[in-house]
Amino acid sequence: MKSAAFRIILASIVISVLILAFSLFAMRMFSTWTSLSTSKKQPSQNSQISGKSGNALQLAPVQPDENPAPGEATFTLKAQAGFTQFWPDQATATLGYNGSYLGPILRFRQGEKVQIQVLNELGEPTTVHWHGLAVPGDQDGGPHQIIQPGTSWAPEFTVSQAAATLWYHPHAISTTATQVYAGLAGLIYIDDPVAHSRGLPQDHGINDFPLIVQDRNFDSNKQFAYQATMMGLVPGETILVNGTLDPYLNVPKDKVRFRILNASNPRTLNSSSAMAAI
Ligand SMILES: [Cu+2]
Repeated sequence: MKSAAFRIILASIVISVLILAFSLFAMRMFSTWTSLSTSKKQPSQNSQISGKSGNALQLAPVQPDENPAPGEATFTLKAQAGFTQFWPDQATATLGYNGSYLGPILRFRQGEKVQIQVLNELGEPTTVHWHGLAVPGDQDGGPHQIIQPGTSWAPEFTVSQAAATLWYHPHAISTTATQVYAGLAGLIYIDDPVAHSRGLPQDHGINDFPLIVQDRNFDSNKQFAYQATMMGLVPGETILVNGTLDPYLNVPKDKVRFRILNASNPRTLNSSSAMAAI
């Protein structure tokens, strides 16, 4: 009897050890499977981002400097009429600088002597005002510096201020709002050594992106519907970013800079509505 009881106890111990060993093995297998299934989630998250619908955000080009002399720069801006394809089924009559809608980026260096050839190819008078640029009054493109249709204006100035993002737009009496609404606006970048030394992203279209946000109304023919009432201009139902409808932008996984301009006529925007637009 004694030896039979001993055998039963020994068998129980062996069975317990086997159950414990199997449990440890099973737990290890489960944790391996769990970590594998977690890591598998990452590619599917990425594919959701790259599969975003809409239109690729358009980016204005940087206007080439026509003057090879160091410390000097010359640019040409042509205000012109054209057609822009915001919608797939119908082109919209628009205005632009050196193109059909909006204008190129004018990129200046601090200390640079700049000359700009402005040509008016519109059917009505215009001006080009450098909004935020510190220049003498007679180079500023205000309402008193009208450029008649078919003529030009050549302002000259030295860029004295620090790094900044500014913009240019028409500023003629009674046509400023309609000309901006039709598309006349562009950005000015000023570069200086301080901004450079701080490592701010500054590669246009790579890690430095302009976002010109505008509200617009379109009529049934997809033409701009500029509607002014006693209460002012009717806010636009449609948001364009850089003249792109329903835009998306893929950015690198790194520090990225957005230069956001609200170029809407009547609508005020906050940064979240600007970012929600893309
Ligand atoms: Cu202005």
